[in-house]
Amino acid sequence: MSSPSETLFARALQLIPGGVNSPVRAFRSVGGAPFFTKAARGATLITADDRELIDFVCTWGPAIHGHNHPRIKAAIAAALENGTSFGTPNPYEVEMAELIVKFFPSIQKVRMCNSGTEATMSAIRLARGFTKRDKIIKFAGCYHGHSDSLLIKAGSGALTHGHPDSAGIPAAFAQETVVLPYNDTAAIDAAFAANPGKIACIILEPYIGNVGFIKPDAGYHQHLRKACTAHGALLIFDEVMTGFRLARGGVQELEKIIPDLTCLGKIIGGGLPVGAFGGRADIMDYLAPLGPVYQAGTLSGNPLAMAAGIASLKLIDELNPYAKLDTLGRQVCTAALAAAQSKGLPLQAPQVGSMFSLFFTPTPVRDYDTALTSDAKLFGRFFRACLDGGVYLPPSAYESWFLSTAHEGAAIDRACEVISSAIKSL
Ligand code: KE4
Repeated sequence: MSSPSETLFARALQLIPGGVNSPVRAFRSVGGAPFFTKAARGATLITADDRELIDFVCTWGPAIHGHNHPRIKAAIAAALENGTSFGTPNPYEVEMAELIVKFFPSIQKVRMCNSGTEATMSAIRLARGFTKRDKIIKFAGCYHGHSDSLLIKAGSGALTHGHPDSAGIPAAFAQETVVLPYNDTAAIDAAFAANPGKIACIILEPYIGNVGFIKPDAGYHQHLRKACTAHGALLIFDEVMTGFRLARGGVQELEKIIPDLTCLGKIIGGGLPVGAFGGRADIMDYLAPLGPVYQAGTLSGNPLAMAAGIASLKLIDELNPYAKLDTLGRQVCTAALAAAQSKGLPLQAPQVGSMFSLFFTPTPVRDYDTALTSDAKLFGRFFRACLDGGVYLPPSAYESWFLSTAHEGAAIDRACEVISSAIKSL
């Protein structure tokens, strides 16, 4: 007798490629078939098979306050009373813009859109239009969504499923993207020297979450900032994942760096579709209807997504949850490292706040190549042992884990037990 998830997956496979609407949700790299979720609340997912799982994916970042937080739910319900979409400016958009500018001093003006992909795609186009240059620099393993310029040596699902360089991107297009190793300052200097006056921007995940979790070397961001300023290129921080996740002002607050443009998403939508990009007013004013760079979206600034995001950001402002999230993240990594040590199993567990990941390798992970030394097969066995114990991890060795304020207490203690015993079972 098939389970409800198995029945749903069989139906999905008939009509949806791979049975999923986003490749990273498929369990192909960890084995088995994905479960279907019918409800989510706090730190848990309730599956179609009536299993309760402690969730370390948090819908890939947005659920920093836990799933279905009453304040966010109420905000959506109140907005819904007045309709779902107007196609005109609405008051929520102004409040959201004011909150983003309040949290991110580097953002003088901001444009809302509907996904992180749209945010980074638009920021790249804006950088090219503003500088009148075509080439961009990205870093191996960084994932910035699935626009053509950026699906080159990409992380996340592209790496997980073995296509970091997606098919379907014209060579003429791909050659405008210069891919460099992360944490390599000499490579930056060489790229600018080899492309004088041609590089529009550098875009990066300031802390990488899409190859697993990777932090920059001390001074790396400062080097990027100086190089961009010296060569007339724009520095773009893709904080779709890290924005509001690691600090109210994202990594740029932690690292005291001022990028020229910042991309946001995930948390600012409170779980509804959202993206945003913003930065220096003189650059943002190149956007239509003021300037020559076109960018648009039917549902950009959608009242429901804005209401949910405003509630999420206001909760952040009230709770300032970062010390608590860091304690919880540290608790998980400490438990995992202790279990690995008791078995003599090499393990790296980089962590900042509520972003962390486990790499089964003796090699300290600092870029794409060292991340690939992690034993992905062993991660698959670890993933399934955790799932059997009621803990849901990202179904890929190349993703950051996330947790929420709702994990505090019984959920985190139970999860640490399951993760420890899963490591000991390897
Ligand atoms: P979306 O288009 O998926 O909203 O955002 C793209 C994006 C841009 N920048 C960063 C740093 C991101 O992490 C993402 C998306 N993150 C993945 C998880 N690694 C989304 C999950 C998925 O693809 O289903």
